[in-house]
Amino acid sequence: MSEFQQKVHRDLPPTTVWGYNGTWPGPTIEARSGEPINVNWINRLPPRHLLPIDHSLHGAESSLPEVRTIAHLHGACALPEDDGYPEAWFSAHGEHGPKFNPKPSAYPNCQPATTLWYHDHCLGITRLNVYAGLSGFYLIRDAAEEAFNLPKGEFEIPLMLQDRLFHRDGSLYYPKVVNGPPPHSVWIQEFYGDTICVNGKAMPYLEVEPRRYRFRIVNASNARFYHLRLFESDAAGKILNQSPDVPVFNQIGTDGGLLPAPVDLHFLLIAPAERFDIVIDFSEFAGKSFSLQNDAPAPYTMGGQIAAENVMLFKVTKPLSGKDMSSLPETLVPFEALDAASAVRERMLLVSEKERASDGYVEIGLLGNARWHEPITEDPKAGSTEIWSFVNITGDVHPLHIHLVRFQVLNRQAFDVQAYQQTGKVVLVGHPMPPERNERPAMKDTIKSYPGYVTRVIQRFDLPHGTQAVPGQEFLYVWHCHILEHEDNEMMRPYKVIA
Ligand SMILES: [Cu+2]
Repeated sequence: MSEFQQKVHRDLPPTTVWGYNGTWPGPTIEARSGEPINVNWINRLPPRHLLPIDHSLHGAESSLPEVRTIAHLHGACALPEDDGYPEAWFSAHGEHGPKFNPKPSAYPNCQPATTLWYHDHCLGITRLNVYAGLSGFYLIRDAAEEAFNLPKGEFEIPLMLQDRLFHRDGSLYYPKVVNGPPPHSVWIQEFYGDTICVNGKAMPYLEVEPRRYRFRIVNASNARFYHLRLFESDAAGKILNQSPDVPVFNQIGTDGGLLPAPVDLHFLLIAPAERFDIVIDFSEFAGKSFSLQNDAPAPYTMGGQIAAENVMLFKVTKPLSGKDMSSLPETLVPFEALDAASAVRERMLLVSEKERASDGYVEIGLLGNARWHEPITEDPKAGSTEIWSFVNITGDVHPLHIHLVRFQVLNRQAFDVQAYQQTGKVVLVGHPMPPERNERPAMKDTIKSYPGYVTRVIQRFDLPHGTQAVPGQEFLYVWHCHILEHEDNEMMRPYKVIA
């Protein structure tokens, strides 16, 4: 991890960013399922942070070194000491947090082919470290995936979406609250930028051949949701018409790996940290251009902040370099549904915010109505199956992520929020709604928890393959909201798996 300058746009002076191995995003790591690898994360960042720290947030006290990092491999099944626990941070000069592990991180890769991503996870400053540039792709491959004739090589392209604000001199801008009230006079509730960067380039274009491409998309933005559609445009990206005659998105995979069958979509709705593995067939569109446009309100779904529209441009202008031998299979990998009846318990987990009484300003977010430092309340047995039901009484959608596991969405069901606020009881309304077509059957690690709904996920808390554990041994992980401003301000909780 180091600080360097990167050219983000033709018309912008170079931007000082942070990255891994001198690039933002960091290098794409490719691993094979069943073959462990170690990654040695080395901090060579300067002593001063690029962005404004709020020392009143938990874990960001002014007594600590300003620049601290800890990499987390999002979606990986790894032991706690290799998982990038938020208190396992370390500085460039040998200072470190209480959970620090001096050894390289061991990633067992004991999971099927999928799109993972790594990013910083340091307590209290994750939003700033990721915003500065600390994120990258990590792909796991396996024989099942390779048996399909999917587009590969130069026709398989990871796309990391991140919104940013830039000063005229090219430097990154991350706002702080002006004359903010105590206790948080710097922290902002959510960050929204007016410029979408894809793989560290502002509103880029990609020249493609008239053939199939596979795109591995991650929303690595701090808070922004994307609702993406393709529109036919001119070569400069100006939208020509709203014609439905545009390439469709064939979604083949999600957070946890390939779907049982491709799902054809005309839009993609991507919450922070979710991954969409898609195939787009440009073969019928030679000579045309398509603008990838976002129209998701920010915050999602209530709006009120900048809605950045231009994501990137596809220009089908490259000549065909050879016959497209790839195909889109009708079926992919089998889906093993977890039966709700196999769950040993259902946990009702409150997703809430604390507002200041005087003006309703949101001061913190909470999960399970508890702060980060309060005793652990979620303690599943290793190998057991549980249903976690997220009861969202806030006005926003929160993308919730559980470390270690891949879960399945069961359903969403409305509840009476007013009744909850008066009595503390969850009064369900109507029938459960089935998940979206691309949410089930699928393996997920991040799920949209909608306001006024109970969102139910089911998962088995398996430790990494071959873990030697004595009965009663505890394995410490976290679950949290992936809006990074929320995560940094109490919307994260430790949990433990008990052998
Ligand atoms: Cu949140």
